[in-house]
Amino acid sequence: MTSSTAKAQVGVIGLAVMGSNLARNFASHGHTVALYNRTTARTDEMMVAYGAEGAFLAAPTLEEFVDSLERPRRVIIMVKAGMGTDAVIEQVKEHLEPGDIIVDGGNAHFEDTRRREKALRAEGLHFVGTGISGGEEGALKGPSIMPGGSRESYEALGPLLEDISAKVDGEPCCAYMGPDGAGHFVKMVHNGIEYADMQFIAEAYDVLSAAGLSAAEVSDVFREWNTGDLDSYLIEITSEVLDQVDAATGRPLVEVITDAAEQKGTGRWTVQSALELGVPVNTIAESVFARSTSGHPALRSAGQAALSGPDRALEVTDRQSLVDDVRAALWSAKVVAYAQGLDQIRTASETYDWGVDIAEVARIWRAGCIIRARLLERIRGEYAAGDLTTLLEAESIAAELGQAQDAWRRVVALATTAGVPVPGFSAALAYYDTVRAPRLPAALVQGLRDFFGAHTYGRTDRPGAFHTLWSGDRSEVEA
Ligand code: NBP
Repeated sequence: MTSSTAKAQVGVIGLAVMGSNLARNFASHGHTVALYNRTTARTDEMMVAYGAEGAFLAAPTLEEFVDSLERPRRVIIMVKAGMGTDAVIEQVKEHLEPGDIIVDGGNAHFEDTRRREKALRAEGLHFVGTGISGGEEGALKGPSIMPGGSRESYEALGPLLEDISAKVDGEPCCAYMGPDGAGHFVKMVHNGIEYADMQFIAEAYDVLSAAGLSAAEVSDVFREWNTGDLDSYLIEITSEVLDQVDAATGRPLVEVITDAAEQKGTGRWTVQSALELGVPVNTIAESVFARSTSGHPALRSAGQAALSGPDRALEVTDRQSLVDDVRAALWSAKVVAYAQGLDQIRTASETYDWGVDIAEVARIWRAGCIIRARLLERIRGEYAAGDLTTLLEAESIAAELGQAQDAWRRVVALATTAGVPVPGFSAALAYYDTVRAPRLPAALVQGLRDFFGAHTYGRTDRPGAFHTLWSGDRSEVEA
């Protein structure tokens, strides 16, 4: 311990990249921070490297760590999600007292958070599952923070978290999301939208490359897009990645990187949860599947050997028109992905009785997090103005999608004709056309279900459930 009398306002357990950066962020805002890591050498390394940056109380044992904290104690766990988190909770809770707050800032599954919150509540402890987005740099300089848990715990914890979060015009990108798993759920869907956003960006690059633009030229296109309504962190870093030249080969780095996208699981969780909740998030699902397909060498080499098709060459006479069309497709697909993700949060909030304020979600995603984008201010405004079943029904959004759709359709048609896969753009467009359709072929699906399984169907002209005697005289009976 560096001091035996001073008390810390907050403590961080787990001093790998996220935990140490978060601790430094608290310290840079004038807070005294207690530190503990399972392997003491890591704590020592952090103190050597950054100890002079602020007021840190480095503790060699959990007992000393807990003793150094003001009450109610605010303990932030930043360890590997899963069993690591459970192990730390079990150890630290022995030293805590009723009213103390345990925060899990890792990427936990929201069902784990619900379980942990329930168990700790029974012991008089507050458990706050908190989404934190922004990667290493965000943790250090200001992340977007999505805390769940009891409202009472937010009273004691919120001001500290708001202090270290990213700011937009002085407003913190941190807000209370709702009870138990709400914070981690919102973070999970944030990541799902991030998957879709990145997939659309990759498809835009692919279409433009197939039309003959070099990586450097596509980089310039993205730089230009970043000055308009597509302005966002991911668009900005796309232009940087595309501009990077590989030192070893002299080629654009993107052409040297292995084309197999990996994933850590939050996109998959988003889709699994959407399936459970019955919320269609096909753009996110396609993005998860696109990553899986890219990372499936046996499937891809079998396909390359056996399947024929167009050679991806896009015949384009007017490059600028194509660039404008792709911009419209990217913007439209992005709006659909946000609409789907927010719909999933709204549905989960109703299912779990969380009371999540969607306008607040959009507000705290405006800075600090990976999907920060100019569009989010507009989305915040739309949800703040009134209750929306879907973002797509907001008047100005619907009008703009209406104007963009011809370009969006051209991109999907052109790419598909040339054999350039655009699963994200086309999934988004299929969703758009599905939700606006006055009538769907689901009627035939119902007819087939009734034929083979007597599952019955409804009729458009009167209420009730009906069954056709398919293997009899084919008359209709009321079920
Ligand atoms: P890691 O996920 O790499 O975890 C390393 C830390 O966990 C070390 O402090 C390690 O202690 C500790 N730990 C492990 Br592993 N098992 C433990 C156990 N059984 N008991 C106690 N401590 C244990 O760290 P990270 O990349 O800093 O991420 C921390 C959390 O933040 C994760 O949940 C991650 O998903 C989440 N997150 C990460 C990012 C990012 O950009 N990296 C962004 C947002 C959220 P040791 O030193 O003794 O091995």
